[in-house]
Amino acid sequence: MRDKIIRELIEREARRQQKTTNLIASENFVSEDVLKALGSVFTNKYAEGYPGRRYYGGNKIVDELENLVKTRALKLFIRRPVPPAGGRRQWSVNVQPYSGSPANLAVYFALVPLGGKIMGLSLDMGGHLSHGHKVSVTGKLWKWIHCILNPKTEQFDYPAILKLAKKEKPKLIVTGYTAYSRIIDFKKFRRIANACGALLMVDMSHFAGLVAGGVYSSPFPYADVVMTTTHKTLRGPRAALIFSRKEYSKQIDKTVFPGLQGGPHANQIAATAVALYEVMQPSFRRYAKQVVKNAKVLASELQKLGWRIVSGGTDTHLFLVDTMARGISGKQASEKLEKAGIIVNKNTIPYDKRSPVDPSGIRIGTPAVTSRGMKEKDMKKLAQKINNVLLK
Ligand code: DSN
Repeated sequence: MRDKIIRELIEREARRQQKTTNLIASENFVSEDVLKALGSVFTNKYAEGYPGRRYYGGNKIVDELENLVKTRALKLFIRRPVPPAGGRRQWSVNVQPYSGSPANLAVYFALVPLGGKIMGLSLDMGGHLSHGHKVSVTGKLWKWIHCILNPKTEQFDYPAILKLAKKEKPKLIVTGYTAYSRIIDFKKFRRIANACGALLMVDMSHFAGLVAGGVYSSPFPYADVVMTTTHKTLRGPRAALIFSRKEYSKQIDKTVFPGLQGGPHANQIAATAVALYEVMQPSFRRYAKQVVKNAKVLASELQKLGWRIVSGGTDTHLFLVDTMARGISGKQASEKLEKAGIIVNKNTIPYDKRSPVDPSGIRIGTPAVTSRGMKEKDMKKLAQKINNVLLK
């Protein structure tokens, strides 16, 4: 690379990634092949439109690429017939969203009139900015009803959510999270959606890789729309996919392009294709299983060392530690750990009384360390190290 400054920044970042222990639940390490596709000549191509319907010439190969990714994505996630009519053909997928937030915006825009009601989990309870936070455009354009977590169990309070949904009658219910360590009961959310006449959307960005790896229940039998980013547990490039039942897909496609986006990033789509190929290999199932095993061991070892884990543990790739229970704020904890080469993020815990800039906890996730080959015995050592650093 002739640009020495950027070359050096890339090298420094690579060294930083190699030398630190990455426990950020939403990050991962992609393969060389994913990087190659991302840095391929597909970056040179404009392809506004969809396969067979482009606004630029020279798109035969991009059409092939986009159709291939769609086939792979549908094959990967929709293995069994989906009720009521059954079959993969009942679902469609849009592979053009640049990332998760624009994908969520596209779904809301396609399905809910501006100002209409949407139900979701707020950011401070473990949701996402794009699930209606007041500083996000999603929070400004629609009226959000936020789901309730039981303050004791720190898990979804399904009867209370049902009651609220019946009262508020949202048009769309969004379920999914960035900081919730339990498996969502999609069947219950479907019943809640049916009881108030809402559509059900699942944002599986965090756990898509676990669904693909068979260690998290599939939302497809219950949802109308399922979206995911591709760079977390799926271990792909930064991008997103929107799966929808056929009756909603035309509207969603029109909203992604030309409604919200211009030309799709064909290099990103090529890298997604490579990631999906990798997820389809038997080794990925072993990876997904290990991610969850590692998170469970790390959480329980920390518990043994006296740390309070939100909701008492984890079924997934992540969990929250209530560091404030031992007098250490989330900011202090994440800074101390970073100095010791362990990278986490500070995070609010349910019903947090502190602010997101210095909340009561930290979020810990195992997808990246598992990609690096860590197993249960490493988690035990890591728990000890985290404990020592935090108590120093
Ligand atoms: N901000 C991401 C996370 O860390 O979970 C989600 O987009």
